Amino acid sequence: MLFKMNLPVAFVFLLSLFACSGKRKSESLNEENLLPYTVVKVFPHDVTAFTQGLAVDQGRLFESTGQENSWIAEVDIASGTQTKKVVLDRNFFGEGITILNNKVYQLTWKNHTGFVYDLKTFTKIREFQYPGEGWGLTHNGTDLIMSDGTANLYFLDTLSLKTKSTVTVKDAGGDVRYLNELEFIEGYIYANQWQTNYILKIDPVTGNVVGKMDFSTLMHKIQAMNPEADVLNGIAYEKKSKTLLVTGKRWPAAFAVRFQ
Ligand SMILES: [Ca+2]
Repeated sequence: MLFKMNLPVAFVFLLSLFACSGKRKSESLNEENLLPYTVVKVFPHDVTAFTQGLAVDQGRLFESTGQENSWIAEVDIASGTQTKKVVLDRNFFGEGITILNNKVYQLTWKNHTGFVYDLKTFTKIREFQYPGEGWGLTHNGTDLIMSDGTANLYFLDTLSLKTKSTVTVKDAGGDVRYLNELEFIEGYIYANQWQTNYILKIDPVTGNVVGKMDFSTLMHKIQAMNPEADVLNGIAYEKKSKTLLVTGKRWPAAFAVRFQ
């Protein structure tokens, strides 16, 4: 039905479907640190994309995917279509990406190997190694910040691409495992926790979780639209508009949300 509508009508329709906020109470959630947000726009997203990483650089959106024929691409936000694209060698399962100093950094899952590409040409210019699995990737303007599915976040020097320091993420219940896709936003690290609908706000110095965004309501609606949809796994922040773009594996939509 959506495909027969013109795009603006489809967006209004989608927006009405998703016009909700993170205020809705979730059973196991402490209300005190629940961060409210508002969905301000809904964009189409490639329903075949097994999203593993999402990043914005100077208003341009980049996505990485996993599974067979993993790819990284620049994505047209309005249409959800990929423009510039690199398909990985079939031995590699793509994971998080981030963009810093005109380079795209990408992790792979179990190959202990990361790639560095020239942002303009998408030419691979370097490979680097790390000991554990590769999950999420972001940066704080100086260092890369990486997750590996544990409760640890690793700060990597961009020259040596080695770990400079590690912080363990914890909340009132102890260590918080399964940290996945990352985004650094105004001094805090935001991480989605694998197999939950939460994006956690983390103090990068102490590792303490200081807030949570609950995307359960969006997840339920996404799964109603596409039963094949998997977990939330894309978080990108556009500084100028202070907008967070959120999507997931095989999600038919991406959501622009603003903190309240
Ligand atoms: Ca990200």
